[in-house]
Amino acid sequence: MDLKGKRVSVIGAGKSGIAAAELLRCQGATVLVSELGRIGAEEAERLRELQIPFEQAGHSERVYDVDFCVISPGIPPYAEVVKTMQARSIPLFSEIEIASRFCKARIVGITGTDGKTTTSTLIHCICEKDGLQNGYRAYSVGNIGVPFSSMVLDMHAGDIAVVELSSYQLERSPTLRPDVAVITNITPDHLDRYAGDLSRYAAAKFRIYANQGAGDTLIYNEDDPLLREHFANKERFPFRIMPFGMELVAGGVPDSRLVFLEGDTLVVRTVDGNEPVLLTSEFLKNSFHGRHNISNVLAAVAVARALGIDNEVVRLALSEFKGVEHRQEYVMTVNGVDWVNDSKATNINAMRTALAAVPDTAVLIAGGRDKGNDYASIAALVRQKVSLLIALGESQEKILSAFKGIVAIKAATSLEHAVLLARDAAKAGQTVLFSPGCASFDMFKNFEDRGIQFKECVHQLPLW
Ligand code: UMA
Repeated sequence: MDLKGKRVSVIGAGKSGIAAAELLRCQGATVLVSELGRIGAEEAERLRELQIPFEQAGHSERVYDVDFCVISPGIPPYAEVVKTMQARSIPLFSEIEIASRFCKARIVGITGTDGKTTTSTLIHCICEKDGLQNGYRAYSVGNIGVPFSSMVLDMHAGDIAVVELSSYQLERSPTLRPDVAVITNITPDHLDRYAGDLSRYAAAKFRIYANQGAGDTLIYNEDDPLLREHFANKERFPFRIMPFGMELVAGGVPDSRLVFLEGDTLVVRTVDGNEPVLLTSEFLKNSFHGRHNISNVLAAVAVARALGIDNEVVRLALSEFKGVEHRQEYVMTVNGVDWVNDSKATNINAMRTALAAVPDTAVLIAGGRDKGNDYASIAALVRQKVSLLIALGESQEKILSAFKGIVAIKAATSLEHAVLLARDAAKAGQTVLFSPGCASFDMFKNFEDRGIQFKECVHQLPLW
């Protein structure tokens, strides 16, 4: 991609906008950053240092006087600025597309509704360990929170970029070609962005393999009905397909499944027969528990296999794995009550997974910015697992009416208030689960900020 002399506008001055602007500038483009809201002091300082002009509090005509535009992932296709770009036939790219054009490393791309952060982190841990022995570096970038563009110029041939990819990031990435692509699952999420249409959301996810070809591998979760159906006819895809799965199927493990669970053992099917890799007891522990995590580990093992990483390295990396911050993160135990931070749960499915993993019953703190959630779909699980539901944030009213008559509910006025209510209600043996099932932007900067504030509230509790 020759950027010399090219004029580019970058829309949005969040993490990805700033990183893309820096990469574009460094490659010789003339860049303008434009933000609808206010640009943070730190971000503005960075742009000044790089001598990148910027505007805030709205997009001026200047953003359209360019060769192409880089759009931040959080900006939906129906935003005014996107519609105008399209009406004027200005090419629009994602930050991921720009980074991938400069990427010399092998790319492992991970997408899916849930589990992608944990799976990406697992893959990164395995590759990092393997890299130490074999002289390459592994990077963890993308939706996970570190923009791909911010690291790509550090990467060399032979390195591995483990890139977590949201559907938003896949939307305008026409040439992205992961060497190995993983789809963890597809269930309703972000439907506000996709006009309530699951197939449009799935189509965005399937863009992960759109440019894959001979020599590339696509790994998918065969326990997911939508994925199972989509990949039923494997011959129609011009790349290697490696399904994994853990659910039992009548008649035993299907031949198609290359990575699977046999009793408590993770097994890889090879041309020479079945190869046991490790036992679930070698990686499941307090800070990394739940059946869904076996699925995430199967995905990571499949990637290791696709990359030719030795089983011993996989076993070591997985046995040292301690889980991911904000994802069913164990905070502390007080008076026999476990406190768990699951701030990363921004949809109903993630909340369902976290609730299912609670050993006994829970006091559940939930709510935030609703993304078109169908709460009725988890009513039965909430009735079975939750002794008190504490509703918080913008979706409080919707939650109160959805669960009325199903479970005891209280409304909290703040996160601190929710934590105090939970402390008063929880009994020894129970879990206080903070699993919002909603986006964080109604009250917090992002889900990390929300999780950190939750943990602070818990640590500062007058507990006795
Ligand atoms: N904006 C405009 N014009 C508009 C509309 C919005 O300028 O018309 C501005 C907004 O005010 C905002 C910026 O554009 O300042 C949009 O930024 P962004 O929301 O894309 O956020 P970034 O800081 O760039 O973070 C993004 C991802 N955010 C989203 O996709 C919403 C981060 O994923 C990701 O970690 C980061 O890039 C680095 O790659 C977060 C996320 O919530 C974790 N992802 C969703 C999820 O996981 O469910 C998809």
